[in-house]
Amino acid sequence: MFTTGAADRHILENIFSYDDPYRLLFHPMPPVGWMNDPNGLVYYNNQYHVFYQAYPYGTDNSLVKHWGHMVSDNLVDWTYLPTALAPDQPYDKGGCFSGSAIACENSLYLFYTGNVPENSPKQLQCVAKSDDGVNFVKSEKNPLFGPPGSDEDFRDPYVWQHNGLFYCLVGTRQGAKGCVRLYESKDLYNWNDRSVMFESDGSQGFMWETPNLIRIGDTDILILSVIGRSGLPHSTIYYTGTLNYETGKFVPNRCHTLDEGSEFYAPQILREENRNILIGWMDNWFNSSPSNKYGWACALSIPRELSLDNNGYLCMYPVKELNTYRQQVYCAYDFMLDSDSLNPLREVHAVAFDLEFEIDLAMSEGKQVAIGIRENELNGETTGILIDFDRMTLTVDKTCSGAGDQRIYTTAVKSRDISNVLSVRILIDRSSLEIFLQNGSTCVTYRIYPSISSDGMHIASTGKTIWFKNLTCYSMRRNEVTYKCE
Ligand code: DQQ
Repeated sequence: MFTTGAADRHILENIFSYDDPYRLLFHPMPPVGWMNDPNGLVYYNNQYHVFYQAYPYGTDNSLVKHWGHMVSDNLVDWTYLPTALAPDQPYDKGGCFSGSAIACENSLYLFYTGNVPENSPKQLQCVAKSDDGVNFVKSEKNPLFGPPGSDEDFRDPYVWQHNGLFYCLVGTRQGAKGCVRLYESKDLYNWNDRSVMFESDGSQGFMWETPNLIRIGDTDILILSVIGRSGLPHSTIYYTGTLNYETGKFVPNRCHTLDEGSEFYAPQILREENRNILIGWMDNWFNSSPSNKYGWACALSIPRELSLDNNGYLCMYPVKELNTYRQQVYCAYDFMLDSDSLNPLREVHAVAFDLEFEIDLAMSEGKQVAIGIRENELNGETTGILIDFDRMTLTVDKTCSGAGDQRIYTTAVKSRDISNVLSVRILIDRSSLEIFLQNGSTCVTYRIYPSISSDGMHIASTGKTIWFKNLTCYSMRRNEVTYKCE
């Protein structure tokens, strides 16, 4: 029998007592065991709450998901709280799957999917309530609602309030098309089926998971995790458009990939009054995790603030709170490089760093910038990043990255700024790589597992002159992590 108490005892007994080369310095990660989707992101009782899909008893993706819980004052330092939900009821005994949180009249409500694979339907939506943000009680009214038929896939409730009513999106499918259904409630407990809010035209995968909807300016943005699009097992996309609350229909405008990296999925949005922050699961279901041998697997992305740019692209950019974790090690401001230049980053030695610069495209005759990170001449490790601003492509080469996945990934860079400046920000933690181009309209997220001794880096032009502006490289200091799991 799984219980929150048993999970916490296990976590406390097994919490790492040693350091390992892959332990992240400034990203959210599990105290022990497996982590996947971020859940229930909310600002409540003056703190940021992040729940997450957890299986504390192992580093494999067991279905018997719990909701782990961590809180933060600044989105970088984290305190682990007791496990919020365990699969301890007949209607969720196969796993408390993903969902969202909403604060209402001083209470915090967690909406999640009770998963019982042997039942039909197997996935039903449930709620748990807390008055202190720590202890959660599942409702006696659970399960609250299920699919209209006996649909197999019906999960990941995303709840928000609009004009005095509560709305909930649920990810599902109609035959071979991903789809989201919209529900409406006056009291958070009784839900009416409003509509099939939006479905794939057939080109966007056969199952949509973890839907999110936010509004920026006068644009609604629907964010989806997609199974089976363009031959990809898992990817993330967003639609800009408008939700018509009268008809319950979402009218799309444009659709783009959210994060083009192979280790980013199931993102969720934390809505604040003046900003929207997105956190994604920083891994995937298929790669083996070299951190398994240290008792943990998978992590969450850096929290990213969302904005819409002038071209209509959704941009993600690391929250400003991260800047106070920078320790400046190198600063070169404006300079030029050609293929004969000395490596301007030769003095830098860091396993966790924040590198940013701009390229003046108008002044530059060269067409490609090559960056090597987490390098070590002795063991041959390097992770290559190639930005080609003629073709507008970004390539990440993991063939010599160290342990784990060793593929090469190329993606298109979304927009070319009219100012003819290409902005680049690269965040490296001990086992992760996140790249933000053009203020985050193009993002990629990967896991890499180099040796701890691989701490060098270089930047070069592969040909003619390239003009750099404001290049700055900071090593990053470690965040504070505390445990209040008892
Ligand atoms: N992960 C959860 C599901 C969700 C999927 C289970 C997405 O609720 O659909 O851990 O990664």
